[in-house]
Amino acid sequence: MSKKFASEDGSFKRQVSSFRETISSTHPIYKPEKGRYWLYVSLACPWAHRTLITRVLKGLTSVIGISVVHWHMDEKGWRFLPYNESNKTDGKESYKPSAGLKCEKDLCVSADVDNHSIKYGIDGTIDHNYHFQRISELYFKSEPEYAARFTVPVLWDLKTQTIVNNESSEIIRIFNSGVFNEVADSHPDIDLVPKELESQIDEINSWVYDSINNGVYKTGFAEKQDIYEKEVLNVFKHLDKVEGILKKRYETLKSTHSSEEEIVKKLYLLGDQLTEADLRLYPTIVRFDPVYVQHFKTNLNTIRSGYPYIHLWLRNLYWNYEAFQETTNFNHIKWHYTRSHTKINPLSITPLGPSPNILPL
Ligand SMILES: N[C@@H](CCC(=O)N[C@@H](CS)C(=O)NCC(=O)O)C(=O)O
Repeated sequence: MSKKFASEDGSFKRQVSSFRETISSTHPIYKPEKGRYWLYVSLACPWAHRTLITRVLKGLTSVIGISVVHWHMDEKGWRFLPYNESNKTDGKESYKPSAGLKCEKDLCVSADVDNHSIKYGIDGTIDHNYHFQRISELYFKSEPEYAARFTVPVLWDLKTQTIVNNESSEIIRIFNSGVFNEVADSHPDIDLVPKELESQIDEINSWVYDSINNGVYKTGFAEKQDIYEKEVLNVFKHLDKVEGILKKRYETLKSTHSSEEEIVKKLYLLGDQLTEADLRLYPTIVRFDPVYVQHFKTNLNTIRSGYPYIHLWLRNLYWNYEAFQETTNFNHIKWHYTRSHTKINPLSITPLGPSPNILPL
């Protein structure tokens, strides 16, 4: 990773997002409408991953289309697959997460995949709306003077041709708010931020963000030994805290339920329902063993061998919810980190393990 991600003291600083509008029936510009908004994502990016999960959970897959960038990020940022007549699609096609792999028993190897591979639906998609080559072109179309980083996710308005919002924590609140209920595929009764839990969700989110979601990045991009050590210890201190919360939840459930299966299906951070707190933790935990342990050197332990309750919670979400499993693409996750951050991994060799990427429930 180039120097630009680190500040003078060798620590990693994440930039503040620039587009912060919302969508609502009372908003002067951005009103809820089917087919009006589009989500630009990377399947590797944990922040974009939150928005993909929420889009599925809230029944918005036919309301808000998506385009997926190539998993490899180069010095100019994220790019789409090049458009041509043969890959012209409407963005509604299914995306095959395991394509591009040759698997024997549990072990899968990347088949003919390199940084320049352009297999449609495997490496990414075209930009369905403008056939742009880069995410940066969207930023300039929306704001010709834009001078910050070209990040995903981007929530785009096809009507005004502008970015509505590029901050994932706000995009998921927009999706959850119910503004699209009238036009949603189904009417999911799931509310990820119920009023009575909102302050607890915000409290968990704030330390999970700082010490876990962003904590792994601060560890991996640290450019000095003492900063790395401080950050990695902080990540594990907070994983211990999550483990404690889930252990307590598990024990409470055990006193009222006899079946292990029922307990696992109710194992969440807050009460016995899925909330935004779970959803925001998941993208980091699902990437932890496959990538962060070796690539970001968060290797004091693994989730699978050191955190039995987090491990159970993770596998419940992955194996019992389509929204989590279908949006988790281990290929993009592994290929992106190991082949884009050439300062961390100069030879761009992607480790094969762990195998499997996630264990059965
Ligand atoms: N605050 C943003 C952060 C998004 C973010 O940092 N995305 C990364 C990928 S995981 C990105 O696009 N980075 C491109 C770059 O920094 O050039 C959010 O949560 O939406």
